[in-house]
Amino acid sequence: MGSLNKKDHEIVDPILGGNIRSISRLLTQIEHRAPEARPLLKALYTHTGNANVIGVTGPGGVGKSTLINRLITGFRKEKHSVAVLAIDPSSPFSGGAILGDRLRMHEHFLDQDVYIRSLATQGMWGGISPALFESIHVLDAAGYDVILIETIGVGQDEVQIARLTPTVLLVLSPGIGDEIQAMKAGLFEIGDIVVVNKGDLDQSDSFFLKLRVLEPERLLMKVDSDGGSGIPELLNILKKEMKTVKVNRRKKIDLIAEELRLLLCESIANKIGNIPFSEQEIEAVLLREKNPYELIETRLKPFS
Ligand SMILES: Nc1nc2c(ncn2[C@@H]2O[C@H](COP(=O)(O)OP(=O)(O)O)[C@@H](O)[C@H]2O)c(=O)[nH]1
Ligand SMILES: [Mg+2]
Repeated sequence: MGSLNKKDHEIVDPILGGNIRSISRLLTQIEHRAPEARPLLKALYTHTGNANVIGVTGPGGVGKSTLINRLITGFRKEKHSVAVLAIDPSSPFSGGAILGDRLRMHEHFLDQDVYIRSLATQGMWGGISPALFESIHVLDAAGYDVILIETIGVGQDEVQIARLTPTVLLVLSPGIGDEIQAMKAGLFEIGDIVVVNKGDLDQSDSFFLKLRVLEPERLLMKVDSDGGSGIPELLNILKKEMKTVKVNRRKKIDLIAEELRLLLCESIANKIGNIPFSEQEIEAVLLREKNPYELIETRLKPFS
């Protein structure tokens, strides 16, 4: 951390110590893509790589947040600290206590070892912003044992989230309108574990069997996040999966590659994406002496 000035140390040290206020402040800077975050992230990076990061994804309303509340309880029973990033601010966490201003609640009333935060989606290149990786790094460096990432959506979003976290829970529930379409789209590929939630509903058995036939090889679990049945089994599977992932070099390499790609795209866009073209150049396009593609190719020449 040699390159940090005293002021930066005053920010980094409390983050390493798990100070929620400092963590929140940096996450906000990251979300706003504030340049001040960069030296802090550099300093924090050496302290990362210990957290178990789990993506929880699936269509809206299937019960992802309810399930996450259950998982938090399960991990807390084992004394693991847990952070949650919800990339769907429209969907509040059910389960009462975590509604509303989650941050404030956590600082003052709730378990200090649980941190929950919403993150606005702002990915420019295929849905995922480098902000997401960076937020995970901060929580990782802050010492959270488990980091859960909730994302909503069917299609692109899930495919993207699969490249952001080493372990992905794909949550589905009977009676979702998109279910058939989702199956066709090869959605299952992204879930290391496919969870059929709302196992208490009558249709859940037939839904589960349908999936079993469609995806005989896949790890399928049925749970009821409202009542809690199936949750201990899911936690056990997750714990095993977390151990496997820890030694999965290929997965780690792929994740870092994806992070680098996103960072590079963002950096290039920031560096040269906003340099205006001269009036002369623009006029050449106006007069059809040149086309926009030529102008862009000229500008990109140093990079090709
Ligand atoms: N019957 C039943 N309802 C559930 C279950 N899990 C969640 N729900 C309900 O489904 C609705 C959506 O849940 P939520 O967790 O917000 O879904 P999300 O949009 O995927 O995060 C809420 O009304 C939950 O109470 C379950 O296991 N069984
Ligand atoms: Mg939700």
